[in-house]
Amino acid sequence: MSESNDSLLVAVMGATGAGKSTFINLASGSDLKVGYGLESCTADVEVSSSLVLDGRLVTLIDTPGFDDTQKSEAEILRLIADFLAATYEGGRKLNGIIFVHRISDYRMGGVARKNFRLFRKLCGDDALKNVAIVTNMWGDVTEDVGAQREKELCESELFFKPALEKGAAMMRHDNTAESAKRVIEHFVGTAPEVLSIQREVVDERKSVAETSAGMDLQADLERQLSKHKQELDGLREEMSELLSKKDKSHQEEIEELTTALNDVKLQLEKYEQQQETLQHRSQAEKAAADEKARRLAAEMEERERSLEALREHTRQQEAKIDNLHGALADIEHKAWEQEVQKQAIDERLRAQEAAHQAELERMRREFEAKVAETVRRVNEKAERAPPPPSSPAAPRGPWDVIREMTIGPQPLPRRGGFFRDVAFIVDQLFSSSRPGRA
Ligand SMILES: Nc1nc2c(ncn2[C@@H]2O[C@H](COP(=O)(O)OP(=O)(O)OP(=O)(O)O)[C@@H](O)[C@H]2O)c(=O)[nH]1
Ligand SMILES: [Mg+2]
Repeated sequence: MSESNDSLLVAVMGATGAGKSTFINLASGSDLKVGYGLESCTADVEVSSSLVLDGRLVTLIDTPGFDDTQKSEAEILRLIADFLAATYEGGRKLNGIIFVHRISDYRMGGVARKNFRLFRKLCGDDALKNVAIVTNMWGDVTEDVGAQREKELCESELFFKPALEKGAAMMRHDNTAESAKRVIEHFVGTAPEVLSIQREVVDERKSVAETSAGMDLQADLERQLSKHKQELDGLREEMSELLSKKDKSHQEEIEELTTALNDVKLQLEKYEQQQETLQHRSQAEKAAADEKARRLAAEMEERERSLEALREHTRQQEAKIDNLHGALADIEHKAWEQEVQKQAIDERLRAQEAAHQAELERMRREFEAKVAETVRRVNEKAERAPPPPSSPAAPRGPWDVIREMTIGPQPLPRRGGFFRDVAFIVDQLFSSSRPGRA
């Protein structure tokens, strides 16, 4: 397994039915099995689907409660220890450890306290700064009652106060995905920490029974054993007394005692089995447990890898989309520039056109005025001039030929359309400029 610096690993622990799997499902969108009956639900360590929070990959680890209804505390401790050791051996440390506690619990009795004591032994004091005690099921109590219980849990030496004083945090969870994520965000930025049980099992090569959590559990088992042995001795004594009397009237009592004796024997056997679970493990059992823990750790890595690959793919797609957006923006900008240029050219052309029109109009008026003036002068001149003496026709020059070819030989009217006037004037001008024609 490779060190993955970018991803966070957070374990979720607590009593059975505390709401561990529900919390993980809310945070990660996983589909871990949630229990609705009285029996414990999560029987093994499980890993969630990875989620991304504040740009970091997060994987949550679900665990069974120590007070599991099917498995003994020793078995649960073993399961959790095996998994934590396998992940640590693979180079992974936990960034956070969540301990879920129901605020709706009326009491924090012996079992709950033992659960938390084992949890603390498993973590060790150094990892407490990475621990969050998360209270849930706030909807099942009034705000006042919940707040009062919370205060007591925080302030009592018997409950969470010692852990809080050593760096653990206390947080509320309101059974929503947002609140679950907020709890996990608490660990983004915290340095991962080695748990006590990881250091003991992996670095110090201790058996689970030799770890502080294991020893705590063993001491507890010893206490239970000696209590039950005393009970057993008392029952045996009572029974032999009754049997010695050989009194038929005590038959019922004897039967009751026999049943109680058997119960206590059964309990004793169970505790002995637990001790056996903690202390001894065949090579085959150890190999199988190690293999299982490694498989789970590998599964976790695989999930993280596939999510990372998905994130990379998404990043690439986003980069492509960004590029396309950029290219589109460039094209739009160019089109806009061209449109602005076109409008400016159109504007300039319109202005030039208007100026030309005005100039043409001015020239036309000026020309018309000149034409009118010339016509007037020519008319005057014609009226004043005596009829020309009959004289031999002037010899025809090349101009007369051109004029006749363009205007024709017929005499021009004095006034007519614009071009005829022009032609007339031109004709007059040429005829008057030629010698002998003035
Ligand atoms: N009201 C309420 N119910 C919750 C909350 N969290 C969990 N539950 C319920 O509590 C029950 C147990 O929840 P789980 O998530 O299975 O608890 P667990 O800690 O995983 O239990 P084990 O797997 O047996 O150790 C289920 O019925 C959940 O619906 C909560 O915040 N509020
Ligand atoms: Mg569960």
